[in-house]
Amino acid sequence: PRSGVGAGKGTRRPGPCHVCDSTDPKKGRPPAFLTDLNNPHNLTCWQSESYPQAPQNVTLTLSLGKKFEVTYVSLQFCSPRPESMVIYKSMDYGKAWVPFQFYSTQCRKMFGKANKAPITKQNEQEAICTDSHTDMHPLTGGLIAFSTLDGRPSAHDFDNSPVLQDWVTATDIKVVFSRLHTFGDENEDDPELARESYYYAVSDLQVGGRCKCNGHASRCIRDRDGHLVCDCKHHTAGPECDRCKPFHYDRPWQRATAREANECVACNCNLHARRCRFNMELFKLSGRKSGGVCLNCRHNTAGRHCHYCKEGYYRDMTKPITHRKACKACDCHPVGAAGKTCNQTTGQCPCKDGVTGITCNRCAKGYQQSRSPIAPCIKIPMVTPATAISSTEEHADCDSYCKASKGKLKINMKKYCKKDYAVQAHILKAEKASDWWKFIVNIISVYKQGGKRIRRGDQFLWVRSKDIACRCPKIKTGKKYLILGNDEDSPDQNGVVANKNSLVIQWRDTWARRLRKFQQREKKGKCKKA
Ligand SMILES: [Ca+2]
Repeated sequence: PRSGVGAGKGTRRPGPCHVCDSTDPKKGRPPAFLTDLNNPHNLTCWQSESYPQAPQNVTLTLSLGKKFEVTYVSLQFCSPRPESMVIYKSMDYGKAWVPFQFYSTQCRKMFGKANKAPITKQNEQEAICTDSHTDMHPLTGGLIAFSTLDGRPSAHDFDNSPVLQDWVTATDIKVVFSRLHTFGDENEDDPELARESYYYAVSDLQVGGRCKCNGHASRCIRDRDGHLVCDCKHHTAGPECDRCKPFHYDRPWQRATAREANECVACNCNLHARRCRFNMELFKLSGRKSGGVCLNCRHNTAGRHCHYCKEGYYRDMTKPITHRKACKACDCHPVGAAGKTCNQTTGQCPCKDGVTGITCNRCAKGYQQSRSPIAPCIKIPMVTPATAISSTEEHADCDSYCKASKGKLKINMKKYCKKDYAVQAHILKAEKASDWWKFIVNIISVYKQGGKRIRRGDQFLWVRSKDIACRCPKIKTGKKYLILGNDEDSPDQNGVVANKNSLVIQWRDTWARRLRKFQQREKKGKCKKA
């Protein structure tokens, strides 16, 4: 731009003018001259165009690159100081600007503000206007210095004044020169020459302050992208240490003060979670001590602090709660247990009647295994072995009902073929079940089976009470029998049924061979002929 050279030296009309030339270091007046280190013997000045008139203000902007707490802004002039000017600040990198300070010989006229209005506790965050530092003299070397906290009541208690903490915070500083001082000759006979000599020229712009780190850093550093950031301590994070770093959400973030570091505190998750969140309600309930809630507790733990075992698991007290295997699976028996959730501390599963063991995997004393998944263990009846069961139950017309034992004590191929099954069974226990007798028998051998599968081992033999009463068949506990019978549904759909037509004969060892023979003959198709 066209402009005068240097600053006037106390004279009204400075020396000869020439044109600035940014390509020639000797003739340039670049912005860098504002922030270089001034040498008193060789002052460098930035200079505006000549006679800038409103609304064309002259603006100087300094971007700080991050939030700073600004303590002062000062300008040293090569020209006379402006008649009116404003210092602005931005807290959002230049999107919005708010005034920091107004300067004018006519505060009311220029900015609608009273001159040197007092600052009270109620308006500490307001910019004031002053006519100090606005005198035309000195014509060069004049100074404007703005101290951000000067005259503000809470300045002595800055740590506890969020208003002032906010007031001094800035990412950018902007200085706007609004009106020139003139001698009034710019409208006289030779206005062109007069106007040439009026401009703003500044030798130095200083902004004093500290990196805003909310008390959680002692220095600012460049991050990987070259941005200025706080070197955060106290488990804080963010460019201004303005939040807690991940997993440190046990209490709310707070600015550090001279007395208190107010560091962020890690959530207590007993090493079972990597993430947590803050809950204000819990924080208040804890007496403002702890508000962290762990998220996604691992290793089968649960709870706010992953401090107990989740459903289906129990605490292994031999290991500390922080151990990866602090919680063990209940492993409740699918049949013996009434549920899958065990006692948190003992691991005891809820057992069905007659079932015992931590996982409900065996029958209690006085109970024995059954085949029913609903009642896997049944009470052992109080029947003494080898006692005739039918003795007390006489049936009036047994003779017409069945012919007890007669002709049923022998076996042959024909009888074998007529029956669906043939087994050797040891009668263990007997129990009355309404219209039935339920015997617990041990099936020793299976020689023949029909449509219903018969397994060896303990199971039920069902016989109608009426049949037992007439002694057809006659069964005693503790004895072994050869039983030949037909397939029939039992009351519980399990086990074997015998009735008055079945052959139930006390076992003799010689029969084993005979029955094997019958078995072989049957395989050859002998039964079909019969
Ligand atoms: Ca300079």
